[in-house]
Amino acid sequence: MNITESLLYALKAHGATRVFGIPGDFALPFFRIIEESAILPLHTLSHEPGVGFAADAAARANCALGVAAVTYGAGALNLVNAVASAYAEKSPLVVLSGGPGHGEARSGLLLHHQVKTLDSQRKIFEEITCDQICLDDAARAPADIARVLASCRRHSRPVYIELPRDMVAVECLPVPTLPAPPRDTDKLDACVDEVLQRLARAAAPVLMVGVEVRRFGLEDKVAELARRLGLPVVTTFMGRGLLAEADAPLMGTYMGVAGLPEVTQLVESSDALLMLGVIVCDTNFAVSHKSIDMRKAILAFDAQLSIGHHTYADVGLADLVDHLLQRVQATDTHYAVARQVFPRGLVADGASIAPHDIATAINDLMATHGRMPIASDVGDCLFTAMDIDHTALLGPGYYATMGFGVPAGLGLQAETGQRPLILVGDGAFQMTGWELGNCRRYGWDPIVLVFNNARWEMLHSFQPESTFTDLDEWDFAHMATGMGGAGVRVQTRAELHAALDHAISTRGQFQLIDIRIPRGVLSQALQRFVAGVKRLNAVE
Ligand code: TPW
Ligand code: MG
Repeated sequence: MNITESLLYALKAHGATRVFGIPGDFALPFFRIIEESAILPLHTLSHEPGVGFAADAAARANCALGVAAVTYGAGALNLVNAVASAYAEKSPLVVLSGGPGHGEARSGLLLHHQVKTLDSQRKIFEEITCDQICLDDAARAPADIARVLASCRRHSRPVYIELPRDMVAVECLPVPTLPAPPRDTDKLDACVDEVLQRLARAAAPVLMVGVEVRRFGLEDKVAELARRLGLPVVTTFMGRGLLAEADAPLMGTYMGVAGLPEVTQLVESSDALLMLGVIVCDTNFAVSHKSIDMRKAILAFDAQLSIGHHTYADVGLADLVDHLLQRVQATDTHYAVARQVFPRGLVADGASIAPHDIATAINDLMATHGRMPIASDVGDCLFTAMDIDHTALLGPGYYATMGFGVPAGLGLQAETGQRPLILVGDGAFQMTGWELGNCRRYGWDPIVLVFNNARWEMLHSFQPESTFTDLDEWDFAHMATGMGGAGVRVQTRAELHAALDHAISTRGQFQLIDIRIPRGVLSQALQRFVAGVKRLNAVE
């Protein structure tokens, strides 16, 4: 077995199912081994940001490692933003980069793709990954790979693996399986005691779930815990889509002033807010008049449990949830959840289309044809998704990078085999929409809804006096044909209804619906968000 094969088997053992990539000369040798060994299938895309987002989405969908393979320099550095996004949003993405061989590194010449020093790339990735390794020693490689992949899973953050091009075919032992780190059951008992005491004393406890719950594959367990504790459950904005399939007392999504008032009220008046796997960030929390009193909150995140003023270190979320489940019996006190009512029954008339109509149409569609997983970009489409009935959702709700939606939808379909809905703004489509051109080769057929308002509308709503946020009207429907899909432009609610009906019943080709939305027409959630942020800024 050679180093590359050993690495691929280890990735597979950690749940990776495929590799997304773009080769270059530093990467050709290891791409050859990926293809010829057939240990994991390889999907090449068009631009490295797409590779990163697709691999990240595969990781998110599968709760296991995603793999992005690129060449040294121009390839790897094109991946930086996608990896940063995965780092911030806790996705276990493995970056495999080709690198210069030993002899080349000492030639004294500058190599093409070299930036400052041969190490510049690794240093850049140090900042956006939780562990790094250059596989320049075949004897050490198995232990190094084992460590790096274990870090990736444990922290649920990206890692960086560099493969010098003269090392890829060197003989190497298989990667050992590392034993699970021991559990400190005394500490877990102490944590659980304290959490349960706090909840028992509280008048209005609430459970808030965040992305780590999904990253560590804990949705069913957390839903069971919520049922046993009889707690109302909310997700964060970033965690939207969590527990969609579970039978949990799910109230909705907490978004401060941008959210539904009853959810905001529930969370902000709670005297014991139990936050499991929640990224405590401004988009989730700062858009509020009354910030959450962290002294009354219990936060489990990043292998730490903070209760009021003190913190337990090295408490993994999975261990904590398991221990809680061992200790909590089913309760009789069930929380009567006022479930969010989602808009239904699109009026298919000649009126122009608002984002709210798109949510309504999607709810109608899913009620008839079953739920579909969604990949969304940032922009008003992500806010519109808050009006769509609970379903699996991948979106950049925290780091908020544009360009995620389309490639994430491809990663989602590759990984789950389910046909996804992709929600994307015209501005974001201009960035990475072209990856749709790869659907035909791989048999992917997402339904792509372009929220086309000929503007960076979200930016415009914060600074309406500027004109640079206006975009041209691009004819995305025509472009779809050229990329191997089918496209249609819709301007009225009747046309939207008909186009969705056609799209859902047509398989085998991606179906793009270019939805013309008049400039300035926002979803209700984005309206609340913009108004809330402006009010808060005015007070400061
Ligand atoms: C990679 C900044 C946040 S929202 C937005 C920009 C430019 C406008 C999005 O326009 P789009 O959607 O897609 O047409 P909509 O509904 O607002 O009209 N570059 C990156 N990421 C971000 N977040 C920005 C810039 C931004
Ligand atoms: Mg737009």
